[in-house]
Amino acid sequence: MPPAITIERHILETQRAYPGATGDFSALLYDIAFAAKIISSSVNKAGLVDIMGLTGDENVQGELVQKLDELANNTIYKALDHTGRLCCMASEENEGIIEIPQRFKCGKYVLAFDPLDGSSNIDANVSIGTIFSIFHKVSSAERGTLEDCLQQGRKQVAGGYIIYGSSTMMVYTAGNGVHGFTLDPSIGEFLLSHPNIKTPQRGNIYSCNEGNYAKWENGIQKYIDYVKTPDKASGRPYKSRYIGSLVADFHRNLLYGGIFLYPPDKSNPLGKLRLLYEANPLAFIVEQAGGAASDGQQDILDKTARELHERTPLYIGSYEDVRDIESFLNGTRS
Ligand code: P6P
Repeated sequence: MPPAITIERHILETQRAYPGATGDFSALLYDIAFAAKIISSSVNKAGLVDIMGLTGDENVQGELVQKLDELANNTIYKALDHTGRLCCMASEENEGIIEIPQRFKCGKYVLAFDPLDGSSNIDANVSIGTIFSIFHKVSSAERGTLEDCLQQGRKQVAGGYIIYGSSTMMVYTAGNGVHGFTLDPSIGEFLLSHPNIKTPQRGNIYSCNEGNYAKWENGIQKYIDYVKTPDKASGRPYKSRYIGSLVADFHRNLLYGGIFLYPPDKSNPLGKLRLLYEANPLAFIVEQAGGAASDGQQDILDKTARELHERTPLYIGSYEDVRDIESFLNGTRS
């Protein structure tokens, strides 16, 4: 039985490949894992403790009870604001950038995150997740600025997510492959369970909210019709799997192969999902795993956000399936 490899050991061993590393980046990843453990503990108690609404009451610890997504947001902020590793943060829960308090040292990294994506599903005990993206500080300003957050996706130094499901897993890439760690709650450690994840070049699962079919452009409708048309030689029809929780749908397709689609429609001309802290980190992961991520016209990682909460169409998963969608959208296939 090989020894269990904790996420801390894995991060430190990866750091050894960079002789000039100061350890800040490794410590930042570990800080995120620490925050994830706290969030996991709260999420897993959601059905037991009334933490679904801001009740204003005090819970057994004498703390003000918060909604889960606010709790997750505050947990990440408090775990990272004082460490001296970040110059600023950006969160799905905050309109503007989150500055590092003046009393704390300003670091050289930027953290953009969705603290708890899919939290509306928690009542039904559906898996939800935290998604994060890390950039280097690039501005010449003394503290972090909006410029430091609005960088091209390919500039990310790390992207990852934590999925709070049947078990809690942290999956991340720092540009050297994709690695998954499963939380062992009995010892409070994330242990390496999925080293060097690779996604199949072609899958047989498609994930989308087909309730929006009538609102989609013709190319997407034709693609959905295509994957549903029986053709044994090309493994069609694909299986329809849609949880309605991005991290859960993405994680399943990453491991099994397949394609997740959130197209634009008449009510969401840029789609629903966010570029900076949803599409970008998942795109980094999927490309490192051998897949692809596109907005239909270009790779997600080639885009540069113009504002923190910019939305983007998202087609992400197995490489050949993503390229198929692009061909239906640009008219080379019908
Ligand atoms: P729809 C959850 O609300 C979320 O932001 C993602 O996690 C998920 O992929 C998407 O929205 C689901 O959206 O419109 O299908 O309910």
